[in-house]
Amino acid sequence: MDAEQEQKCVCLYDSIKENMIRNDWSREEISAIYNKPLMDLVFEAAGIHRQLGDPSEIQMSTLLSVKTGGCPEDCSYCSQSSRYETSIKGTPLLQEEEILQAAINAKANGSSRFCMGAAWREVKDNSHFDRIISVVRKITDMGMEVCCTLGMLSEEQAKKLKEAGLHAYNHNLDTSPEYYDKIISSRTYEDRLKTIENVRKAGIGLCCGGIVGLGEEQTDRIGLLHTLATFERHPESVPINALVPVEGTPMYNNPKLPFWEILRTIATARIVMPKSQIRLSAGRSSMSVAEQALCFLAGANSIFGGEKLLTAPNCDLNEDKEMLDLLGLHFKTTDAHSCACSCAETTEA
Ligand code: SAM
Ligand code: DTB
Ligand code: SF4
Repeated sequence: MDAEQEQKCVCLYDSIKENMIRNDWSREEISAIYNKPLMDLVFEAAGIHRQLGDPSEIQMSTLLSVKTGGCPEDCSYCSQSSRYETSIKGTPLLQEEEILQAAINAKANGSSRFCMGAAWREVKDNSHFDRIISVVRKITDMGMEVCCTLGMLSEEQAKKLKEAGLHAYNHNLDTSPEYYDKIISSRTYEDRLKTIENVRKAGIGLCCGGIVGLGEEQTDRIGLLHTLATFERHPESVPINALVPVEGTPMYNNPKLPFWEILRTIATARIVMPKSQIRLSAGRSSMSVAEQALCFLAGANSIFGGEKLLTAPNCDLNEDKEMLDLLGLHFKTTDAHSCACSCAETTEA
């Protein structure tokens, strides 16, 4: 950003940045927040949420698995890894028309964002990537925000996606740096950080979070939040996934994480990353309305809508609409945000 642009910037992010957005958190500080008495923690998170955003708005994204299964990685939670025998049937990359139709349906159902996931280790420079580029351009032209999660990405590939109009790239760190190699051995935390850097360099919004319920310790959840909250610029959105246990994967028999740990993770994320969108992601369908309400109170302000995540079932859209009505919440229609600084490209990924 040049000096002139900086002066013109009127966005909330930059004006509050000095006071409220910190990226020098210590693990001890985050741990102290996480371990507060639960009602104090939720109250503090709710206060920050109310100060910085419209707490009645919930952003909805729709997911589409554009290439399912057969992934060479060994992520021990994933239904799509070729290392495990799961019930997921692999499919090749969908045709352009199928993807565009799914985006049209998602928009008609109230989604402001369309997120395409591919079970790839990394993006390769071939006709499949060309197809992704083409649909990113067309769906962006439909007025939707487009997000992709395609695995590892080079700087050049990130630039191409940016040129096609990509709004955000999802690349999760999943857990703490220490616990990571207990979950995945086929790539490293450093590999993930490198892609995140490439996404940032290209000026694409960053969607980066993790999974709870992987058998990690509380300190690992704190470690994940610490990594995210000490990025030079916080991810614009932070998906918090609760493990969806998939038969055939090593994590299938993990004990279910108590809901209160998920709530603590969300509330702590809201406090340490006040302006990021906190997305209550996988695992929502096994939560009650009361539990989801507590998550929204504690600062979650985004969900995945629609009957399917990538391969796992999600929530019924009509039931979600009823829930929002009941709670006095509503879906956010657009994320249009126009100021001259770089946040115009990256706010609310
Ligand atoms: N292959 C790409 C990658 O790994 O980056 C993109 C797709 S991958 C399925 C997207 C994210 O979904 C993963 O990083 C993980 O955080 C989340 N995820 C996958 N399986 C899950 C499960 N069973 N439960 C909860 N989250 C899951
Ligand atoms: C994210 O953090 N969660 C979404 C999205 N990013 C791509 C994926 C959740 C996957 C849940 C398991 C499944 O559907 O296979
Ligand atoms: Fe592949 Fe992504 Fe699943 Fe890992 S999480 S096995 S990289 S699809």
